[in-house]
Amino acid sequence: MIFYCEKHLNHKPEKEMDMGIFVPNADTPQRIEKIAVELQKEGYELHDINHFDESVLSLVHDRDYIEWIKNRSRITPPEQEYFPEVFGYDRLFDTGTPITWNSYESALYAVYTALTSAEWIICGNMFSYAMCRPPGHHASADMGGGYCYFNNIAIASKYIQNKKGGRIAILDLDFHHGNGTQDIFYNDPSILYVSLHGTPDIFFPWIKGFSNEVGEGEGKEFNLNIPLKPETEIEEYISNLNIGLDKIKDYSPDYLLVSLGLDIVEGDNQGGLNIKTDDYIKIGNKIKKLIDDLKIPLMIVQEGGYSGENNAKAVIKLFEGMNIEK
Ligand code: SP5
Ligand code: ZN
Repeated sequence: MIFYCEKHLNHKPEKEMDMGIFVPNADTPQRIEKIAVELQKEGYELHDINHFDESVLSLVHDRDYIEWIKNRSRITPPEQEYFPEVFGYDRLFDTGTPITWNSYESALYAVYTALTSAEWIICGNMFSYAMCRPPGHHASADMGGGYCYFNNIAIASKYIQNKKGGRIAILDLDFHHGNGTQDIFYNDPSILYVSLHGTPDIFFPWIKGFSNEVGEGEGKEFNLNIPLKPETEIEEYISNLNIGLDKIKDYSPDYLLVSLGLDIVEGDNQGGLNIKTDDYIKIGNKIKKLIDDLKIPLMIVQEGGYSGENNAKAVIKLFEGMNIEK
């Protein structure tokens, strides 16, 4: 089942600062809208989301941080955008994640979209796709960044465990390392985090995503980073994906959650790999085989991907590769 919420349309950051100058913000509503339109043309149905209590944010985020985002949204006049001025004081780690008057609400409904998807799989269904926007995987307990305010997939993971228990594997396929998700579960052996991403030597978020980050304390060995060279193509990508999937197979989780960033596609304006949209059939095949072998449900959460057109093509090919029914 595919879940979509139109509240993301109200979140329209106009600019971001890149290398000291303002450029158009890449997190456009169009990114998701194009996927929605094309999926429906293909015969897939989109489903509306359920509402939850705002307190679900506390499953992952610090109260101070939640209040700061909420208040910042409330006091920022329409037509204006708030950018962090003092790093370490403000709660945003980059200059790509401005706060507008309804960023809080849109981010909250992205969380509700992920939770509606989570509900669907814990009720005994085998597949859901949460069309979240804004994305989430760069947000940690007390810090936003990389277009992310609240960590949709991390909150969904906690929600699933609170309701049903069990162990979860998160496979992060976004071009960027999911520093937020990694941080949140770094000491937690009940959640395995596996990420393939452009090497942080060169690419955002720079601070995290190296292969020597393997988890800490009880969480040691339950974090696997697989950094990739610029312009990596599908063959090499798949051999690295196999390493990640083997790790997940050995872990034998009760649920597989995928952070689906489509910014690994060649030409993405935030990316740096050379994956073709047709290659998603192969990626889909691999994931499908894993969940069939393990007999576990799959939940996909949308993260990055900055060409609406390629996003739609990639998702359709991925679903084809996974044999998702319409
Ligand atoms: C969810 C997600 O994919 N967030 C990624 C945010 C990445 N922003 C990086 C900004 C700095 C790099 N600028 C390169 C732009 C070249 N056109
Ligand atoms: Zn990304």
